[in-house]
Amino acid sequence: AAKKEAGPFVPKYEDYEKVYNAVAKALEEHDEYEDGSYGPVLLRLAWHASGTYDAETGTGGSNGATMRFAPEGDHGANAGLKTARDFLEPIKAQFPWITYSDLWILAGVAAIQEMQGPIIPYRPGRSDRDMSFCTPDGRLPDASKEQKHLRAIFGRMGFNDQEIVALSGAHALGRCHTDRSGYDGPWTFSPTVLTNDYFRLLLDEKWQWRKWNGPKQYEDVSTKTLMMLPTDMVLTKDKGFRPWVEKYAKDNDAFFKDFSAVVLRLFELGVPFTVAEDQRWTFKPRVSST
Ligand code: DDH
Repeated sequence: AAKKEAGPFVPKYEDYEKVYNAVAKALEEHDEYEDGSYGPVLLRLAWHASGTYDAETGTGGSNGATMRFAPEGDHGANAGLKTARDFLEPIKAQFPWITYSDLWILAGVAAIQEMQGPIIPYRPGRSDRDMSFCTPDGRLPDASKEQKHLRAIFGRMGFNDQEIVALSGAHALGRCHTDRSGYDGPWTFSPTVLTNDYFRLLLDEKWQWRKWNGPKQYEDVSTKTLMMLPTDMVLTKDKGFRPWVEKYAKDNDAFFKDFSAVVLRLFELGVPFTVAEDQRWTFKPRVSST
């Protein structure tokens, strides 16, 4: 009788779920990181991998994981993201069948969910590409700029005003590091839990220019411990952006719903999926939200 041949390994939902759980577990275990959680920097990695997308030429985006290579990894905007890539190396070693590009995005999904954010549906299908696919510098936003720049950068990816504002709510998480971007400090009092506090603080606090030797940034007048970038403050000043800031400040559920939808799109930009849109998976968070 013919012996049944073992075909090539085709990973299934359960296999990706194992990777999700490994990222979630590593996030929980590595609380020695000075920021308390690797979650924010993992999300930033997934965003910077995706946010290079150019709709017109179809170049950039999370397919390829080209930030592994020097030209793109060394772009100023990507300073500090080696921390996130290195964090994921042991997981890549444990599950060698997953591509870096699928892993980085799955880690972004895990980061959001494990920081008590909304569920982000996911599908695999990204392949790793060589350094000839590195994107040119300058595709990610520059924090010193104004609305025209924001609309040019995010418009190039295909996002409108509402989506720009919803995406910016990610700044509830993490902080700026002087040795990475030059900016300094967190946006909110709970930088490892996703909430709509970024929008609430933008509207409720009084902000002034910080007097220091670093790049121009705002500080909150009352505690001087929080920060806003010039591009954050623009969201409250521009007529197209402000109504969305007001909406999300009032309504966390609306923020979560819109954030999930727009992050899903961001993470899928430029990826030639074979899995259909209605076949996306969701993974159960390990942490329970309170
Ligand atoms: Fe951001 N971001 N971001 N950001 N971002 C920084 C940190 C983090 C801008 C600039 C900076 C998004 C949009 C913008 C996160 C997520 C997202 C830092 C500080 C700068 C500067 C880096 C450092 O010093 O370590 C600008 C400008 C924009 C814009 O113009 C809209 C978006 C869309 C996201 C997203 O995830 C969807 C996260 C998380 C961090 C915190 C990282 C950390 O290590 O902590």
